Amino acid sequence: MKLGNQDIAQVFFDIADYLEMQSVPWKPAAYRRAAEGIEGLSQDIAGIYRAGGLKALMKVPGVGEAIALKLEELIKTGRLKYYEKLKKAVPVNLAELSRVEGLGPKRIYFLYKKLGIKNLKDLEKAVKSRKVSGLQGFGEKSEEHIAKGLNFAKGSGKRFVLAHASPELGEIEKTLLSVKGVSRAILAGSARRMRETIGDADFLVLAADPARVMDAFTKMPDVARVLAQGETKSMVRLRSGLQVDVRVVSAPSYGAALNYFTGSKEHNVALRTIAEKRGWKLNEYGLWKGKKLLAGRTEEELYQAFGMEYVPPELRENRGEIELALKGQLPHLIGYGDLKGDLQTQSQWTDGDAPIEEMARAARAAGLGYMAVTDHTKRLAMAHGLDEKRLAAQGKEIDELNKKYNPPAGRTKFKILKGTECDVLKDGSLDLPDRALAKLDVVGVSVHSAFNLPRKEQTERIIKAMENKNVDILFHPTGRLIDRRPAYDVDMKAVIAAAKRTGTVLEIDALPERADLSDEHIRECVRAGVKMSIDSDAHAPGHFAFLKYGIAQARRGWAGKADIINAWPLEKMLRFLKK
Ligand code: DGT
Ligand code: CA
Ligand code: CA
Ligand code: ZN
Repeated sequence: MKLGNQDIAQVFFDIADYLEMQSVPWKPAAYRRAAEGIEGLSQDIAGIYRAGGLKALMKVPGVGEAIALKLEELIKTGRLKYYEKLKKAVPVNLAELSRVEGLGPKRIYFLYKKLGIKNLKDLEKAVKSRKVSGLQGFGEKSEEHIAKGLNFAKGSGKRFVLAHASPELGEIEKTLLSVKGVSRAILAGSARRMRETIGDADFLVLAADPARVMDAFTKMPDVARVLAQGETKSMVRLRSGLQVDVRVVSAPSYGAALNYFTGSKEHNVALRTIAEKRGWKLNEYGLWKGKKLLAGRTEEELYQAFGMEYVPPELRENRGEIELALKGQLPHLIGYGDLKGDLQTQSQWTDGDAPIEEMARAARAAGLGYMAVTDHTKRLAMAHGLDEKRLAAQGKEIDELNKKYNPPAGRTKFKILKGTECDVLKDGSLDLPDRALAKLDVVGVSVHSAFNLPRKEQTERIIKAMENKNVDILFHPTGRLIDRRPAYDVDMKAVIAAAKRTGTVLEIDALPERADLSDEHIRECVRAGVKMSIDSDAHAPGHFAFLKYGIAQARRGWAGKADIINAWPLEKMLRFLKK
């Protein structure tokens, strides 16, 4: 079977967890770095191996010879003996259990050894019968905490993070387009609307010979089960668990079908209601007046027939876009090429995978003109967070790099900004002294601890940090991790009001698991006139590719260029932060 980058990365993340269970030093971190390196690749790793062999694998960030050999085995055979041995020794469902917040590898191992807990079901039983709180190191508090995390973990895992499914979906698109007689293959549904997660993937295809398409689609190597195979429609489940639907449609109704299957359902229903009021009919074959086809070939034509502006897919949620499109008053959304810089990146100084120079090169290659280095601060000892002294040393390195890239007389080619991702301590004070923060270009603050504070305290703590006059941006404002952890309990209305009052920027963190702010919060910021940034939160050079999903999120929150400070030229952005 063919493994995608995400599957392969997962194997190495799992190996890291198994080794951590056995308290093996160093190695877990090395496997995690390799996994992150693989995750961040923009190319298929099997393809890299085919083209350049072991040597090419060793160029992947974080991959040395030992790991490259394991990669080779995985790519060639679809299996890894070393991994299977580790799994057999501790037969727990890591994917399930590690979704429970507060359960790391060590605790999972402990629970397995003491209570034989292998999966969520076992864990639930043990929590219900209060067996966990009796264990050494697990008080009643942590049992309660686990019970909460358990409920969250049970309800999730059914949807797929779009960014993670995207390479797999790209492959399917290629397969479909390679079928003889296929002129178009397009991903519709929630993926086209760029939702954070998708329930399933919906492809539409224009083809001369539908049977060929059905055949090629259901025979793809990634297919685990064919759920349905018809003349023009088939459904499969991939090995990853993702369900994919393919429909062949005809050219005269391509636009209507695309519109219908892009959704959302709510947007469709609202459009159909308008059609009915006018005595028309709208379905996936077209817009009809009696037997006469008013529009159907393209979506543009369809919206035009309604007398509406074209509605970008990201807006199609029936949240007011239809009314505005009818009046020709849709907002001007930020475009996918509009970002000029990135205001949150991590380097090898802390938990990033690459030196600053390499990150800068990748940012430049991604089309950016500036990038802030915002490494963690000392409270995050695990990430080797910076203290004042190391921060100053890092500043020197950044000065050198800027000199190297920007000859004194020449035009600025790429600017590296000095920044921090400073930890907000439990009482709202910051992990670095004001005099250190005052020297930086970009001061970001984030919450990485005390997630369980009561709402009032959590909100006050965050607002207190925002009130520090050195603070520019609140990073990943709600702390949620899709599928793993809900947002901490915080009053976002109050945070947005405080952002307005203090001139603090709120971040749209583009890391796919974070996608934080949410579209709804972005919309509230736009309404309140609170400025935002779209940051990759890159920990590896490949992560700049995630910016696209941050932009999508901003578009779904109705944000324009004026709302996003890193869509502005460097000078203007810095002037704004200095204010
Ligand atoms: P998902 O898959 O849960 O992330 O969300 P979608 O939006 O992709 O939903 P899905 O896959 O069930 O259906 C794809 C599109 O087909 C959906 O966005 C709109 C359209 N559709 C599905 N069911 C209905 C329906 O009952 N009425 C209307 N008007 N449209 C529907
Ligand atoms: Ca879907
Ligand atoms: Ca579907
Ligand atoms: Zn980090």
